[in-house]
Amino acid sequence: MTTVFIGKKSAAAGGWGALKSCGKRLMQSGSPLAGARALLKANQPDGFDCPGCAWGDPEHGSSFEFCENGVKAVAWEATEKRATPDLFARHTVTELKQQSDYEIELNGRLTHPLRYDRGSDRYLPVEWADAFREIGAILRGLDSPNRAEFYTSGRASNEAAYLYQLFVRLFGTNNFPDCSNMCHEASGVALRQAIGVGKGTVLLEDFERADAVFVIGQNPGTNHPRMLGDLRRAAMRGARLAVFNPVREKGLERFADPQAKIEMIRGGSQAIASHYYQPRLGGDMAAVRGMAKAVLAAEDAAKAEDRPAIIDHAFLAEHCADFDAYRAAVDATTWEEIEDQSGLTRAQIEEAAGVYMGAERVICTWAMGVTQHLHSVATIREIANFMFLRGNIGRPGAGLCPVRGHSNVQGDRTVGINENPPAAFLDALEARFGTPMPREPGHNVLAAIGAMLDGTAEVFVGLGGNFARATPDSALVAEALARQKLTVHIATKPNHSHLMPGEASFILPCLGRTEIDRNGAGTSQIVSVEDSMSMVHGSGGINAPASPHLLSEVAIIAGMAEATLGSGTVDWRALSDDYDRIRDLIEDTIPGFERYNERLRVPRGFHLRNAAAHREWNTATGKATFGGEALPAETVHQRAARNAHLFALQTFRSHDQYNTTVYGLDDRYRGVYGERNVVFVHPDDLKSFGASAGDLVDVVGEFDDGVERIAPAFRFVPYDIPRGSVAGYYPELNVLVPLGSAGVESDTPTSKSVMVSFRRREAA
Ligand SMILES: Nc1nc2c(c(=O)[nH]1)N[C@H]1C(S)=C(S)[C@@H](COP(=O)(O)OP(=O)(O)OC[C@H]3O[C@@H](n4cnc5c(=O)[nH]c(N)nc54)[C@H](O)[C@@H]3O)O[C@H]1N2
Ligand SMILES: Nc1nc2c(c(=O)[nH]1)N[C@H]1C(S)=C(S)[C@@H](COP(=O)(O)OP(=O)(O)OC[C@H]3O[C@@H](n4cnc5c(=O)[nH]c(N)nc54)[C@H](O)[C@@H]3O)O[C@H]1N2
Ligand SMILES: [Mo]
Repeated sequence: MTTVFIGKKSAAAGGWGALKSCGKRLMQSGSPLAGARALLKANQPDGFDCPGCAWGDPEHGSSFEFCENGVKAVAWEATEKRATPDLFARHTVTELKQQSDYEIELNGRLTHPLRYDRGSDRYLPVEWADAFREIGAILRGLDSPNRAEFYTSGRASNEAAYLYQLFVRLFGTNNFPDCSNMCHEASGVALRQAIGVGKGTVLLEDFERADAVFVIGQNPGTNHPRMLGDLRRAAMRGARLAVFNPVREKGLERFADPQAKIEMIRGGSQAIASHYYQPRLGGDMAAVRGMAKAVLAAEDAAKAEDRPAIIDHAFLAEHCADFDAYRAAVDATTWEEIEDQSGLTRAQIEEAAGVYMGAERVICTWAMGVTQHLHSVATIREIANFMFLRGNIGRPGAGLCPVRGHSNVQGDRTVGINENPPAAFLDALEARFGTPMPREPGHNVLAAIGAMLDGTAEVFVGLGGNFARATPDSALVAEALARQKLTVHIATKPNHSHLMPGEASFILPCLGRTEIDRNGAGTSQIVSVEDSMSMVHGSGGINAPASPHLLSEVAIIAGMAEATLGSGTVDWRALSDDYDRIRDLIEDTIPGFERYNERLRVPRGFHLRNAAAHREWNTATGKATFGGEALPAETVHQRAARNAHLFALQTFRSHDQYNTTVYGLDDRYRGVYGERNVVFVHPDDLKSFGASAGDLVDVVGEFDDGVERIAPAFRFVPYDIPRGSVAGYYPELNVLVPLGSAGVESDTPTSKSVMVSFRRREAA
């Protein structure tokens, strides 16, 4: 038995630990100068958009906003290590498969386009023109365009994503599985129903005015460190921060802002969260319903005693639909149900409701802890219901804020990466290009995997990302990729998805965000992205390309499109030579992008108007619409609680990873070092299992489809987490997430509610 990997937790998030970690990261990248120079240009008006996350940028930021996440993302891309043809000559694909996710990307940046050679089981260099020709020929040879799947990861720029969707729709399909299907899909679905727009309604400056911020199911200390700065400033002004998270996350407790010297010396500001609640996994809808119940009870009491109203009657009357049905649903929900499902006491929930009622302006933020459950859409509707009660939407300092993940995942959706696009968008494309667009909805991620497995799909194209490792049931998805006639990966670094070649397979290496993108005439080009606050801004790289053979994502898409469709309808080369022309097309076909090229070049860019933020409701009722759903009959935690050997597992991120990209093996804030195969568990659960910290177990999936799912050799880490709930890292635990378990209405894999048991192993 060993426990050496469990060490001291960092005292506070941010602070010296972050600085030290960053220095190390830059040095390891082998290119400290390129890295450091790049950092000074991240999220600046004349620099590139940081690939780290989708949090907004300050209005008047004149110096680099320090962010550990950003440093890692930039250093990761600016590395001097290269995955050259030599690497692929030395190793067969079968050999490379033995490398871990961490090791495989450590090989560095891809330098040449590669084609898989089945005879030698190796990737060999190929000319760009030959690659495009062969890809085009295979695509044209399919008996239906619906036999191809076109995946997008959320780093693609607006320009690349728009060109990609144009190519694919002119080819004839809406098969656009994208990372959003695994991420904030539920937020989009729920918000469209509730407020008529699938995006958040707040701006960064609203955080300067809010009296209370509710942070639900999110770990900004690791995943959105710059948000922590905004939360800290709010806390310092006296705003209250109520956190709902089953796990006590360091970053939300105490935070030393590297921007604030005094705090760095003292080792952390006062607590960021004024109120920290630890619900059971999947218990948030019950917790929010409970708060709403408390608010309505307070309203009744105020009315009876002739005191001022608690709820915003004017807002409800003028702007809302279906309040009565909602009130009935709340009345029908008992405190027993609420306490059992949330795991919080009525007193705790009433206290949290007090924070809400005591605040004139409230913002609610959330991320994967809310969106990756079975009943995520209903939970987000409940968050909206709760915020409507006191009119906390569409006024300064208040609103709904789903915090997006990938730096341009929101923009990709805006410009058409959508398997079920609005008819108006297709109409606009038809009008602009004079060609019919496919009207049949396409495949999302789960449907695409199904089609790839059952033979309906024969081609997989990935615009970035790591499809095989990001998706559930890893073994099945590996098989799905290997069954394809053609797999194409547009990528910056090698990853495991590339090592599951179809009959023909290409790795097409592209420029990253930090690199200068020059067209044939030598003119450098910029791209654009949209952040979580719907700000669209330009991004231009500053580093020399990792290899002279790289093409931009736009140029690669244009090359494939030309080889597949010819240049009759669209002059692909002209577009790839001048991205302004792509932006003109976006302006012509998507509302909100008027004078795109001009406004993009203004420092900080421009804001895409959000109707709901102006209290205009493009919903079915024409109003902000309450949802009146009952609580789920049973959460994964409740099911597990009824059986002594079952546990509800969530798969989250360590501090040293970016999704499937593993930067290192430490999780500093959680005190785990040099080890990723761990399971966080309540000490009493550990005891009742007769186990101790560091004991080795197999984690066994307990989904009811008869499939055996095992994640072998994981170590227990005792942690402050509710009994019955456990946690571990993605992507390692994706072998346990069943393809058959998906969110109601969102179809998002339920990565945060996986039923598991543990099986003892002899210590290694
Ligand atoms: N450094 C870094 N930055 C990133 C990423 C990264 O991998 N690394 N990924 C990017 C992407 S794509 C995304 S989507 C975001 C992800 O950002 P997050 O959503 O913060 O990511 P997770 O690590 O999945 O963390 C989920 C949090 O929700 C909590 N949680 C889990 N289940 C529940 C629940 O049932 N209820 C509640 N209340 N809480 C719960 C977990 O304990 C954890 O704190 O970050 C983006 N930024
Ligand atoms: N169990 C579990 N599964 C999850 C999640 C979870 O919390 N738990 N989270 C889900 C979420 S929120 C998301 S967003 C998905 C993420 O799914 P993906 O977006 O598919 O995965 P990433 O790990 O972000 O992709 C990393 C790869 O992107 C490529 N890349 C990096 N930068 C660039 C670039 O600039 N251009 C191009 N073309 N390629 C680039 C590199 O080759 C790198 O290997 O995973 C989902 N899967
Ligand atoms: Mo995400």
